[in-house]
Amino acid sequence: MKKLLEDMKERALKELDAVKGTQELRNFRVKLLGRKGELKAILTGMGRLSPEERPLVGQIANQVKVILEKAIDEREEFFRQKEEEERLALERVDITLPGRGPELGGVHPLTRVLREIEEVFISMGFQVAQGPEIEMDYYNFEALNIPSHHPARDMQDTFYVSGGILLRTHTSPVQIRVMEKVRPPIRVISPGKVYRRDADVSHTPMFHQVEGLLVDEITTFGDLKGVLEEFALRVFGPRTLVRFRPSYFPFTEPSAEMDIGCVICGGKGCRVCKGSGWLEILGCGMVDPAVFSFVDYDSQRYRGFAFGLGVERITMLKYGIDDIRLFYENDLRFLRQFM
Ligand code: 2NL
Repeated sequence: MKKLLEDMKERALKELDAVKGTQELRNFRVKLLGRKGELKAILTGMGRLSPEERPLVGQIANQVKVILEKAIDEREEFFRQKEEEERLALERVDITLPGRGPELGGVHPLTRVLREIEEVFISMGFQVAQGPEIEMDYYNFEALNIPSHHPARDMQDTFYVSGGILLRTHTSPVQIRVMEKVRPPIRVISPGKVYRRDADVSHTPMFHQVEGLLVDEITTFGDLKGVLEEFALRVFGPRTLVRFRPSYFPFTEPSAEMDIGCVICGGKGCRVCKGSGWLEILGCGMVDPAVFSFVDYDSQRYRGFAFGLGVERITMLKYGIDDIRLFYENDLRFLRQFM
């Protein structure tokens, strides 16, 4: 009996060395010391011993039990530490790594150029006016002396919402609304989104326009030229060449287009200026008396000049961008170049 216990102890201690983890150790403990374990099985045999032998064997059995329990406890503590170390190594965070800095945003090139244009006119005494993008036929066309058979009113160019309602095709209606409200002298610009049914490398269905209007008692074509030349020099640099060509708009008479010397080739002629050395940057003219009569201004007393320019076009020329769609794709490689 005593031998049986000693053998069992030796064998158990050897087996314990081979146990590889906490779960296996738990099973091992039950198998050895549990209610139906090996030690219990041996002790059941104690019934056959003489009363003298019993205390001694009981004592040995208890010693074996204490030794094995201690050995298993030590082993368990060893595994617990080892497994904790493994877990910590796995979860380790290198706090010496520098963090990811916040990504800096930038102002969109169109916004930058729009702000720059606004600043130039504000410095010359113009006020900024805004109005609805969904507009009435009357303000977008009628009051601008664009009759119903005019090509600009064609279904091809205009997004119609419903009878008499449309998406504005220019920001002139804002200026008509200003003239309805206040009497001259007036100096306003109206920047904003406009809509036309068009899409290719130089046209998007929505784009940005700045229109301007000055009305006073003594206003000449010379005033128009002075203000718009100043604008060109401030936006494209002091050495920019400027010229005016006669043109036609239903809402101005006389009408003109302003060109600047090509900023790409310096006037020698290139692909962008189509060999002419000049780039068209805006349309302008003296306000047609017919427009004044729509807003009840006395055209004998008042004169005015007006102009309209495309912000996308100005931005493309200023930075040598050849495809208008780049402004709307939000490709960071494109946008980062303007930061
Ligand atoms: C262009 C041409 C232009 C105007 C816009 C205007 C506004 C009022 C009265 C008279 Cl309220 N005229 N605006 C005048 C001439 C030209 O724009 O090519 N824009 C991109």
